[in-house]
Amino acid sequence: MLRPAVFAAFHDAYRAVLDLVAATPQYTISSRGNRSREVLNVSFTLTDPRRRTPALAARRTNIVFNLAEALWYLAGRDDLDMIGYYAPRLRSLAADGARLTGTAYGPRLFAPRGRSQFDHAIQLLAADPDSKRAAMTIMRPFEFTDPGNPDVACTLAVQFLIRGGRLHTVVFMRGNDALLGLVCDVFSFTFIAEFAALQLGVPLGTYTHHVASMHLNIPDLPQAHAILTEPTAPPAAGEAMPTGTTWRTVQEVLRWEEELRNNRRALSAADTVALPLKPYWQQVVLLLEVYRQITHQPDRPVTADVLAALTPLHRWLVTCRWPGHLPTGQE
Ligand code: 5HM
Repeated sequence: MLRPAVFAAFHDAYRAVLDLVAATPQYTISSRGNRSREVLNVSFTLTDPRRRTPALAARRTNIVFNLAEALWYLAGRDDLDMIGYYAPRLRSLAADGARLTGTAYGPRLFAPRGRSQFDHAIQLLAADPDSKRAAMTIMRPFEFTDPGNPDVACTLAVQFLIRGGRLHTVVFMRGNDALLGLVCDVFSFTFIAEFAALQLGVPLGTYTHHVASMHLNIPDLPQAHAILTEPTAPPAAGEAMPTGTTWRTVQEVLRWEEELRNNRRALSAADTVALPLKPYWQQVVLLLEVYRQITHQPDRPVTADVLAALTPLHRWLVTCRWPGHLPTGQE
């Protein structure tokens, strides 16, 4: 097999990767205090990158974090103020207590706005659609030389190619945590791919993920087993990011993200429908509102109208992740 395994939905690729690493590891390694099972050179292609979220109760995917991380990247940010609110565990990775170095892909891909690697890649493909050069590097030379650095980028590069009139995305990683990181990385990069396709005005193509060290930490084996034995079906078609999505759209969503994160505003389902955003982006804001309620009003259940306004997949993901925060009768 010279080419990666092909899946439609990430749900199935995720389970195949977990099965491979859990059941038939090549190596057991111990690096920086983590013992893991490992397989080298794992790759897969997704033909429908919009089906980016696995529907697995045992995984308890945090859809709010996934969206927030993708937005944090697009915003070109590296601060814990934003991402630490959605994932407090990331605070331990910030050597200075305020900023992430390796995990923050945003400054490397999206800053400065107008002259970023991403902007140049889009301009290059607009001028030369058959180009093989639209590759954006993330890990930097010498990034690993400080042994005390807790946060070295795991992604080496992202490449866009237009072939057959569609935008294909290829991601190269030096290492990937098969249980946790893989879900977040595939979510963010497929989201960025879809945004890129809209900026270029070409349909979304495939997403390919290449990983040198795919590994599963030994303490995560029971959860991997639960995921692999859960009887499930992949979620149906993922909703498309709407045409007309631009940097202004992202800015508007980020404005709401900040308001909700800082608990300066609260939204009802009716308020959200009135926002100057398409329903797809209203869903994103609604999920941020769900998380505002869970974080800032932990003793109250999430309001029933907001929960009811989520898409069935989003509602299911919220229900699995935060069962203690649901209105009576919906637990
Ligand atoms: O020792 P090392 O720097 O490789 O530890 C970081 C680990 O975080 C990676 O090996 C990988 O398991 C995980 N990781 C990931 O899966 C980290 C990042 C942040 O760049 C990521 N995906 N995006």
